[in-house]
Amino acid sequence: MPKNPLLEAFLENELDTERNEGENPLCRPTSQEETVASKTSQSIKLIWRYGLLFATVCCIAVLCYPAARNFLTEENIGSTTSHHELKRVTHAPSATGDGIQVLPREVASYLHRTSFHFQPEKNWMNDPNGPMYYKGYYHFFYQYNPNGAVWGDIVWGHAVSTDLIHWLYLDIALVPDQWYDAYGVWSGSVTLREDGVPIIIYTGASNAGEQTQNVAYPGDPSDPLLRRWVKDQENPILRSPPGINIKDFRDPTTAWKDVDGNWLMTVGAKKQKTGLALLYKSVDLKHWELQENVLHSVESTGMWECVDFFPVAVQGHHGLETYTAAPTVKYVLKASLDDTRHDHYALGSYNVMSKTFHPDDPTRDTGIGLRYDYGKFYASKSFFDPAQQRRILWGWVNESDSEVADIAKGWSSVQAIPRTVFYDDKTKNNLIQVPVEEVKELRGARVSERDVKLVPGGLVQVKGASGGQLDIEVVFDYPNITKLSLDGGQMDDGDHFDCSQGGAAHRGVFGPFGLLVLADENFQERTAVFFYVSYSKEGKWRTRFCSDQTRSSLLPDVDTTVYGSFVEVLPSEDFLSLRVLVDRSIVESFVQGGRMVITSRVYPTMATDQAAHLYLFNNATTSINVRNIDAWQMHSVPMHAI
Ligand code: DQQ
Repeated sequence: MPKNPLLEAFLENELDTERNEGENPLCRPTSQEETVASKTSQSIKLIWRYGLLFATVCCIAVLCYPAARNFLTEENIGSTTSHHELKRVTHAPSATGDGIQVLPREVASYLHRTSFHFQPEKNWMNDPNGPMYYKGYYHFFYQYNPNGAVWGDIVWGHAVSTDLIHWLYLDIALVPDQWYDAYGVWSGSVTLREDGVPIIIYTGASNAGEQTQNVAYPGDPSDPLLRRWVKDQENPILRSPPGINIKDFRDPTTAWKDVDGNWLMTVGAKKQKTGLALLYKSVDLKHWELQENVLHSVESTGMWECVDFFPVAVQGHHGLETYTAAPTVKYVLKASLDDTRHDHYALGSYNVMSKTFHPDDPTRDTGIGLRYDYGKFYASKSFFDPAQQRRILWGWVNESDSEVADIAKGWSSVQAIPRTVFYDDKTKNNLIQVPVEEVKELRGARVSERDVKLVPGGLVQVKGASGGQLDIEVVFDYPNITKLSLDGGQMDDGDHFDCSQGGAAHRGVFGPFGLLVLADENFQERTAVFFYVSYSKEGKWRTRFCSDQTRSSLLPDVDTTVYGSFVEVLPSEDFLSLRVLVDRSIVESFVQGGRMVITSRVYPTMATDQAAHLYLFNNATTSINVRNIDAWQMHSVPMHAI
């Protein structure tokens, strides 16, 4: 893969940080006994090392962080205070003047800004837009508010990378400077023309609330960084068709080729409560004609945002070009449901003659079946990467704290780690999603354990795996359900378990068991990601996976949902596997090889840096065996503007 000399130079010097190598003395847990003298000497060391600017920020943090934490701990809540009580106590004195307690900006940014996920330098970000590979660079555009940490004034931010992990921020690519996008340059896609030139088609929102589709071209296609974009003078090229409200017409997809050589694309819309993907045809990617039929629609799913439509190979893990159409491929149709803010997809076939999508299983159609992610993940968009012959999926992960907290910290949202997606040729009814291979380049020190027996109620620390940035792979033996089901009497009625009822604290026969990540030594904060195997009324064993945020943070006003869903485990699979990426305020769990994914946002105040520990736990009444666990400390990635 071509290398970017600028990035290389940055990485040589800055790939690692103190966060990974050891405890950051300015921000480690502070006991009340800690002396002012020792804090001062630690500060001096950092001043030497990072220079005046960094030291200034950290000194603000060191002054404010213990104060903020003391407020949340000894003085106000005590170790036995429940989360509910904590909320009550911390609402009393207000840092913001409106009853909401937030951490000071420097503290929150230090603790919760991710270290290897894509984030702009500051302010609000939402949907990924127009990802592509062009002349040796991955390009990433994103919905961005240059003026603040909440949604509004939306432009297309732009960054490039040679490995999808290390990014250079470029100037804003598209700004609202026309009547048709004065209210915002909204989401859209890139299509590579036959001559290889990328064309952006995006939604413009006018001040009157009208949504239209618009085209922009590279100002200089020979520039691999594509720094300048020019809007077509004939914009808008599409206005909402009859029967579609002007406010329900947005987010054009990447175009693909019809059998007659013309281009096709879809635009998301709704009619009453039916979500739909309108179909358009064009010879030149600029003049579009509405087709009589829609690509697909599903009743009661509401507005379809950010539709994505792409083929997947039924054998092998390689990706396919968006316009590949062959009888042997399957198609994925994804819609982001505005009503629920979840990304749903269906696997099916594409009839090239009728130009319609047909789900393999109508009970798992777009919007009513599978989700890419059972946590926080929205407005996703995929692209074909010709350099590595794979399809890559980007998704927006919003904050789970309050808007007030976002304004206080000065930024909001991250992008999920880009995922390679392919067809699951074992279950044949879902996609597999795994972090792109390049993430492994960030792996540092590793700890490994084999054959760890977790007795009922057992808790085992994975020593040497403390830190706020980890990549963890763990494999459990599938519980020995045969013996217990034969013994009878001990079976758990799985119909009574739901991830949200009790979370990791609920005790069953074969669950919960899994990991506690970002856990402080007193377990005042911890995020449990776990399996729960149970027996259903239909006489089937079923496996759930859950991500429990109820005790992730001592902060008030953060989301405490327990996310969860079922994961298919085949009869030939006598194991349960889990890979978890932990990056300070994001926990991404890839279950059973990527068959199911849950992303959570968490805001630890105690369980940070070297005070963030990793544990194996088993809260089931049966022993569980851990076949192996490997955990790597993850290096930080500096992001730079040029
Ligand atoms: N975000 C964009 C819209 C899109 C929505 C506006 C999805 O184009 O429908 O920022 O998050």
